[in-house]
Amino acid sequence: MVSWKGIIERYRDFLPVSDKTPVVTLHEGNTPLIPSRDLSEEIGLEVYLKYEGLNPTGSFKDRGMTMAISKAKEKGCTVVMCASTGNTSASAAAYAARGGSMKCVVLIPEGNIALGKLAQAMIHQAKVIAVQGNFDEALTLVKEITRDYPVELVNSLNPYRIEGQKTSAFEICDVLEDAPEFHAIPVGNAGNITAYWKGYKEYKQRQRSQSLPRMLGFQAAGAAPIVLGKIVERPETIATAIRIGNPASWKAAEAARDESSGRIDAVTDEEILQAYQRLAAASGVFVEPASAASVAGILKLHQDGYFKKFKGARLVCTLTGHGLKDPDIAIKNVKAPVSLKPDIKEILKEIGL
Ligand code: AN7
Repeated sequence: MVSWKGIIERYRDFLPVSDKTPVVTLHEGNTPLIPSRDLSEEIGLEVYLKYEGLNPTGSFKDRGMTMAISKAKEKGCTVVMCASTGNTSASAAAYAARGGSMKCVVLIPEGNIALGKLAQAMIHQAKVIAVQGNFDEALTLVKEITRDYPVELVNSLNPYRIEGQKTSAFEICDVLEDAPEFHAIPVGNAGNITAYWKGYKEYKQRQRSQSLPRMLGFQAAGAAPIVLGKIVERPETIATAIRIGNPASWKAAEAARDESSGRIDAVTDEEILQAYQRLAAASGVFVEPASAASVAGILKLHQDGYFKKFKGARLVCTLTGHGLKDPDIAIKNVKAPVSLKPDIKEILKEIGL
């Protein structure tokens, strides 16, 4: 058996790397594509979950970061920087540590990043700066600094990030032996929907697949600039990962939607939380709230009758990040455990035995 060595080794022919590129990898990618019986039965399609929370730092960002950090190292950069709602910073910090002799600086919106992500950025020794503002303001600062100083930008404006992230579409086609009919995905800064669409198109062009999916993107209702067609100055949602009011890849996301005859819609926080709980309870898959936006979205489209003509078609939902990233949200949405004395009678009574 050949062991998995990460997305650059696996998909080298599709990526802008050469023999001289020092590959910085944590063996990301090769994530499971899990059929969901629960969702398939309800919607009447074959629904698969692409569980990107199982990447090394717990999110899809690792696919892009192995590329961005490897290319930064190839160029001889010693400082990398990003703005982040959390996952990008966790991934950048880990890959910079892995790269060796690389400093990582991250700007995060103060008070609006999940605990697990903050812990990751810090334990990997990034310089973490909490900005008294939102993600969009932090990104503006990072763009200015990386333009004027010898610091490499590793947000998804960095084209190598998109290149790495497109490999998830390749993996899906490899498993299904073609593209699915639909691909659902949460949208924040809009890099990932851009990357998947690029991946699907390239695989078809190189005759590794025969068809293209319709891309279905979902934003949180309080942070839905693409749906509204205007910048949201004060984005708000419990899905802090996608609390973004002015996405960097706005135009590319619209192109993915329009070229694929897909949709970009909004889902409310309540719908996100329902899908979040349902995934954990009925599919055994624990994701962070932003990831559940894709499932909330397809349930909503199903209720609107959108899939009626497509019975039995294949739909893949990207679940972007692991549930352990945001333990506070999980705890807030369940009943607290019952506290009992270490007495067998009391415990049996509580269990109902
Ligand atoms: C779990 O980490 O923007 O539309 O700074 O962490 O490609 O931005 C995170 C985004 C979806 C949205 N799900 O992806 C960041 C950041 C999770 C995320 C998205 C993010 P994009």
